[in-house]
Parts: sequence; structure tokens; C-alpha cells
Amino acid sequence: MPALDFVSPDSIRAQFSAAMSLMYKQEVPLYGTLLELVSEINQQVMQQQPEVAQALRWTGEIERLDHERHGAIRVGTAQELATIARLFAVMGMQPVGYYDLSSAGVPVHSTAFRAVHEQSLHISPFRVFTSLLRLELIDNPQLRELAQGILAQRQIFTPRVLELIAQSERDGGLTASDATTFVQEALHTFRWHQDATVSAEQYQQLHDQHRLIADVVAFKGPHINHLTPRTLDIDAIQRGMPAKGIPPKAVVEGPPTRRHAILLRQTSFKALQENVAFSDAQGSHTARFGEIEQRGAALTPKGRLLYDRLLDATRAALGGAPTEANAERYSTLLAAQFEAFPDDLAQMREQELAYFRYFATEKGLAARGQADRPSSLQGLIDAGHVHYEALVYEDFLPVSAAGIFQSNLGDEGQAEYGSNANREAFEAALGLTVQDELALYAQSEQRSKQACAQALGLEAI
Ligand code: OOG
Ligand code: NI
Repeated sequence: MPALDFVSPDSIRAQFSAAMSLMYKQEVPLYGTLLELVSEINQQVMQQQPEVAQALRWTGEIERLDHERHGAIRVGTAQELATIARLFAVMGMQPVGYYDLSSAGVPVHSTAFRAVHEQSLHISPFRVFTSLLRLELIDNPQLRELAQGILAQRQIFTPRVLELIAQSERDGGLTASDATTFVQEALHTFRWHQDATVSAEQYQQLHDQHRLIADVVAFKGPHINHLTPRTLDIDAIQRGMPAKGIPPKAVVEGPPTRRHAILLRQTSFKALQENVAFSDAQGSHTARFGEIEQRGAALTPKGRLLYDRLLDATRAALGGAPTEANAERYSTLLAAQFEAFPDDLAQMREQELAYFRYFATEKGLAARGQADRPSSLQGLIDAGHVHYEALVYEDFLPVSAAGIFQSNLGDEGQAEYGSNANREAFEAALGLTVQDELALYAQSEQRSKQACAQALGLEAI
């Protein structure tokens, strides 16, 4: 089959993201309600704040906003992780970043599978936060063995999807009709299975160790546990949720409200109770929840250091993690700390706190070839020949992720695993190294500078 007949991995990813959204709407009806709220608020923001709409037009994000979302799964074994990486690769999704959540009392470590090039992200920014259970952190040998034994027996992929992954690897792609089959078959891995693989008593044992362990081990597959749309105003969402019958978690994770959003702000609502058929009895399990996020500028290492410092200082001033009881004090402290982070794109650029994209303006293009036009980047910006916008953050935040995990795992006492980052072990399980997200942003910024220089007829800017 000539390569010309293959569909692009980007379009398979776009198809898969749409199919996943449809499936999740059926499985978790509140997700559908949430999508309506997000779409209403996004329309409102674009009408009431034309500058936001304008910025999204420059970057092209306006075209991806309606279908932008991320999901999350938790797998149980190295073998499952390595195969899921191959499945995502068919859709052009690569592992980016390493997140250690053990320090937050969650026995997993994670990566985000996503497209890495801005052109691919433009077609579909769909990402999946993927966690691997760390049974080695559990100091109950019997339970560890029980979990390992159960996980060893399950197969989370359909035979057909395994064939299509191998075929795509061998031939270098999939035809349109194989891609459609691939999407349908891949969905099975992510759907909810009502039938558990364990008895009610085994479930209880796993659950007593950590609810997350039961969630990973007791079921036939790594059901997608949330699907998160992107909003342009998360504060409006947080305020609007109760009226739609969606109770939000107490605090929005991430940076405070700003004129120019940075990184990622997220809120979520509690999991549903779902009926489960254990091997010997009926029961229930809370697995799935809803989440919403607002994305802002990707920060440079310097910007990220400042963000982490201000967030740590806020938590230190609060005396711990934010809860329902101290939510208001937390947001006051957070806003006060973040006064130290400039809320102005020009300052963020001058101080090298964020990554940017550069665009040649009409004026710049008209001045092509004129002898007296500026040639430095700053000069071109000052003269209105070059416009810039922040590069959007495509990744996740470990502290926020831990907050999301916690708020959805219920109020049982928090487990202690110490800090056990082990990127090497994660990469060994994955069979790949995870990409450095900062390098990806820097490359994207560099490509935009080059394209801009070329449009202006300059060697470089
Ligand atoms: C993943 C939680 C992390 C996010 O948006 O930070 C996450 C999980 O609960 O499996 O999705
Ligand atoms: Ni999430």
C-alpha cells in the first residue's frame, strides 16, 4: 500500500478525541452539561473581551478551542503502559514530561501523551494524562501479590487493536478505513466496565489500602476517569456550576485570576457512584469525575521557578493544602503572593518569564526590503512590524494534579509514600524516554521566530 493512502496520525487523533467525547457524554451525562456551560461561557468571553478573541485568532487557538480536551487514565503494569504508548503513537501522541505524585500521597507516576509540534497541536491538542500504579510503594506484601496476580490476568486491549498497532508500526501508517476501525477498537480500552475482576472482599482489601489501587486493579480496563474541556474563564465556570447542578471542588488549582493567564487553572466536581458487579455480589465504586481547565502562557524555566516559589509560599502561609474550610483565605493569600508575577505580556517577555510566538504584521510585510526598517526583534516590535502572543501551555502541573486526585479520592486519611520520584523506572516501563516539555516550547518559539524573519525577508530575528 503506498504511503500516500495513509491518513495522518493527526487526523486519527482528532477522530479519536471526538469519539471519546461522545462516549463519555453517554457514560457521564454531567459531562455533557459541563460542555454546554463551557461553550456558553466561552462565547460570552469572546463577545465581552474582544482582545481575548483577537489573541486566539492570532495563535489559531480559536479553531481548536471547541474540540480541545484532555483525559486521564491509570494503568496497572509496565506492559500496559508500554502498549498504551504504542497505541497513542499511532495517533501521533508522544510521552511528554514526568510527574511524581507519590509525594502527594498517590502511589503513581505519570506522563502526558500529546502531539508535540504546533501544527499537529493545531489540528488536535488532545492529551491523555497517563499514570502507572506503583505497587512497589505498598508495604503489604500479600496485597501487593494479590494485585499483581489480578493484573497479570487481564488484557486491556482488543485483539484487533493490537493487530492494527503492529500493522501501523510495520507499514508506517493506517488507511482511512483501518483508522476508523482502530478508533472504534481503541475506545474499548477506555470505556467503563461494570463487571469487576475481583470479589467484593478483594475489592474491599484493595480499597482499604488506597482507593486508587482498587480503581486500577479491580476492573477490566483503565476506564477514562475524566475528560476536561478548556474554558476561557474558569472563575465564571466555578460560579456557574452549582446552578447547573454540578458541585465544584472548593478551590481552583493553579495560579490566581489574572488578566494574562499563565500555565493552567483547574477545577473539578465529584465522582459519580457507579454500580459494579463483583464476581460474587453487587456493589458500587466511585471512579469518574468531571474537570474543567483554563490554559495560559507556557513559562520558561525562570518563570516556572517563580511560579513554584509563589505557590509554595502561599501554601506555607496557609499552613498546608487548601481545603473547603480555608478556601477563601487561600485565594486571598494566593492573589497577594502572585502580585510578584508581572501580569503584562511585554514585561513577561522582557523578563523572559514565558515563551512566545511571533507574527509578521501587515505593516511589517509592507516594509519588506525597505532599507530603514528595524532589524532587531525589539525594534521590529516597537515599530509594529512584529506582533507576539504567549505560547499556550500544553502540559500539566504536579501540585494541581495531586489536588485533583485528592479531591476525587474522597476524604479518607491521606497516605504517606514520601517522595519517590523515579523517572528511570518509569521510562524503563514505558520503553521510551519522556520528552522535555521546556525544550518543546523553546523549539516552537524558535520556529515562529524563523518563520517571522522569513516573512519579513530577514536573515534572522
Ligand atoms: C489524573 C489527575 C491529573 C490533571 O488534569 O492534572 C489530571 C487522575 O486522576 O488520574 O488529570
Ligand atoms: Ni485532568
